[in-house]
Amino acid sequence: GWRPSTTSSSSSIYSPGDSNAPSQPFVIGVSGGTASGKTTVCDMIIQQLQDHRVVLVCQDSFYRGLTDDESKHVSEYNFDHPDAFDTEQLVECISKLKSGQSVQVPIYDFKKHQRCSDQSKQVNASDVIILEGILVLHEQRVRDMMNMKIFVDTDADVRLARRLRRDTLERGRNVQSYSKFVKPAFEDFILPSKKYADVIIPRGGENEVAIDLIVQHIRTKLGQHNLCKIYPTLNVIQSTYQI
Ligand code: UZR
Ligand code: MG
Repeated sequence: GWRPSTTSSSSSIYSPGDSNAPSQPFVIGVSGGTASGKTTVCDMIIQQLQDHRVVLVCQDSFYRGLTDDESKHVSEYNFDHPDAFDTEQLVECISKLKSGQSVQVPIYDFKKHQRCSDQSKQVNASDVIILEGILVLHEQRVRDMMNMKIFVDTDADVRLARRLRRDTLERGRNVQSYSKFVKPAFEDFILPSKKYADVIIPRGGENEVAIDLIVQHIRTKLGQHNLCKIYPTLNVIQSTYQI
């Protein structure tokens, strides 16, 4: 039961195993090659979970800005290598969200290959955290924070076609980088991380059955573990303190 804590204000008011203790948010990792439909899959999950608090964190936001020297040789820079991301900062961000704190997520400019240093996006703690990106399943520390790992598996030709269109229209990139960096990095780092996935979605966002099954699973988990209690409504807070 609950007792007022007089010794330390930072110690937990819950004893271990207390069923009233708030659970951690449900963290979902969504990986897959470039232009596989990761963002679409995440959007569909969020759409179907409108009665829960869901936040999306993109690994892209944690791209390191290029140094002056790297900027001079952009065509030599490998944006698809794990080192292109500040994984330390990503881990810190997800840990904070898991512990119920809100975070400031950097904003990355794909055309300038720089962070918008004067801006950031506040992400508030939630019941469900979706972490999306090409290499979110690559590092064990990141995987270990996830409750569910998804790999979006879309045909390489389909991805290339989409990628070429998007790259030229939205990201101001050229085609050469695809065969030089994007495809090799897919084979070296992204595809090998598929084995860590709990669920593999063929055809990405077109696969409504897979999305439905995933959403059902999340709903079951949210119900089972009382995850919604993390950010309790006033009623729940009161009943928690009445024990
Ligand atoms: P998604 N990327 C850029 O085009 N510009 C940048 O400044 C940073 C990254 C690309 C990157 C990668 N590759 O394949 C892709 N290149 O963004 C990942 N070249 O994003 O998962 O949305 O495709
Ligand atoms: Mg994307």
